[in-house]
Amino acid sequence: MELSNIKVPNHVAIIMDGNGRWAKKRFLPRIAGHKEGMNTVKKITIAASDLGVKVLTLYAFSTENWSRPQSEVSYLMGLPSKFFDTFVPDLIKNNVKVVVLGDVSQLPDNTRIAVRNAINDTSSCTGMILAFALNYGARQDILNAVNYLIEHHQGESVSFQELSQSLSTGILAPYNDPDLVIRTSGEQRLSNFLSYESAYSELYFTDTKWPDFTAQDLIEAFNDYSSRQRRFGGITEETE
Ligand code: V0D
Repeated sequence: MELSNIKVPNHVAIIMDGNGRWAKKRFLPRIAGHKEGMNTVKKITIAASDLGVKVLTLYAFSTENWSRPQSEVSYLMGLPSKFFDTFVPDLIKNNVKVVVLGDVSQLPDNTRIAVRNAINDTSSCTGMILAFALNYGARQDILNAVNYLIEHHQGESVSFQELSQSLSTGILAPYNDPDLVIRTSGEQRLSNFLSYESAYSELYFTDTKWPDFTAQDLIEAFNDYSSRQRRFGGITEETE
């Protein structure tokens, strides 16, 4: 595999799909897939940081996921505290800063506290930003930004810069927009994930289920990304 010409995207966003299917294939309960998926989050976080990624955004829980069986939702809500109990020292060692996108106020107390602790414990890290989209939906996020802007602009028009900065991804500046969006496990949709920010993103789909996704698979996605010509609607010397 070609490694020398690899272009590492600054902002990588991942829809971590296929945890349930991974478990089903092994005759395991869905939560076993989520647990293994959490271990994949740890491996891919370190791999992305080592490769020089600036922002890694992970879609952990959508505003639609509340409709899953209550037992599954409550297991998922325990994952952030499991994650941080075992992983915060590694995050700090790797200089990774945790942030969250989405409405954390609706999460159970213990989940909110775990998330808040992780954000606080890593707040002085200056390396890669690890952004968890938690109870996040792109349309909701855009609506929140619109309402915020209406309140603060009193009839004045708004610029793209101000709109970008008012989305929850404003905290990722200057890397608000993902360069590459990866979705695992075969589906080829964005599913209400960063739809405004991914207007010009390269999209990469793989059949690999999230618990099986490895650092090598991440490099393969980066190689594919490197081979594409990004034009942002314009033309380049090569395509002209
Ligand atoms: C399950 C695969 C880490 C996707 C990965 C609450 C579904 C493992 C977190 C996490 C989940 C979230 C916030 C945070 C720290 C860690 C996580 C959820 C699900 C939903 F600050 N993995 N993970 N959160 N899964």
